[in-house]
Amino acid sequence: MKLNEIEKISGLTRRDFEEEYLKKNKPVVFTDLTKKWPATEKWTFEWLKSNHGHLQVPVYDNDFRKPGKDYLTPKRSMPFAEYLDTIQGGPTDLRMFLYNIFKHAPELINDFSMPDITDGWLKTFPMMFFGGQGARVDLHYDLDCAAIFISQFQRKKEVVLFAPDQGNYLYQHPFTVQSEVRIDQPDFQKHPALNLASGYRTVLEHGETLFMPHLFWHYMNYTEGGFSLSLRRHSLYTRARGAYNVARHFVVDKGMNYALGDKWGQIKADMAQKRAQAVLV
Ligand SMILES: O=C(O)CCC(=O)C(=O)O
Ligand SMILES: [Fe+2]
Repeated sequence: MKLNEIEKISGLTRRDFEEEYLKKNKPVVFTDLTKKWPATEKWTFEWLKSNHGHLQVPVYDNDFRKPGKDYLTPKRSMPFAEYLDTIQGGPTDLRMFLYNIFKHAPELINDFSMPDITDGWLKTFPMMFFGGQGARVDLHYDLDCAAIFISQFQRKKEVVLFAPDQGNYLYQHPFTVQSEVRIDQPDFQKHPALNLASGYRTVLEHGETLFMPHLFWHYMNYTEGGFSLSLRRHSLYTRARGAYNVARHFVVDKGMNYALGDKWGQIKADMAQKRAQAVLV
């Protein structure tokens, strides 16, 4: 497995971004896109706790994709202030996502804006992701196929990316957007094709923004507890492809998991092995 460091750049013009990165589906880290956002200074753990700490939020742990009855369901819910204390304090795999914080705290929307580095923004879908030190987001690509701009706040997150054409080396579970490999603990015996994969890596720091092209595989490791904001961008093509993926995922994967439980997990693993073997011979 080969990972190249993603370039970190400031002062990129709209034209250069669109020509060199957006059109070429090449990731890049902007070090200055959030400079004018109030959020960059304002969104500290303390400020969030005192202003929005009363919200009751769902939290997930590293097992949330484990096959069985708790597949893709939250571990529990807790007051946001308590959750923020937990991730600020020390190692914990608890993550918070799939919760529309902007619905419950709409004034947060005034603390950032859509960067003028490109257009096509999905203005209604900003999302926030929180995690404690040691939380990981296993390798997957996003169902909706949007290009994503991920801005990091408060501390650091390691990100590993692979272009869609690396999919055959990544042991994708059929009918899902999930890979079976563990980037943090690769098992080359079980997943020999992973040796052939070539991707990108970076450590995102406070105030930096990663451009992740559509359909890119991503793995995240919260090297320190913190959070990020993701903004999505669509073209006509990614919108249509995304609608198809979303339908397939919810109908097939959730239904089969419900019907077969652990057995469905095993079927997906077997199919992922067969696909990778096909590229090795
Ligand atoms: O940062 C995270 O916790 C997950 C991010 C992610 O998977 C995404 O933005 O699509
Ligand atoms: Fe994702």
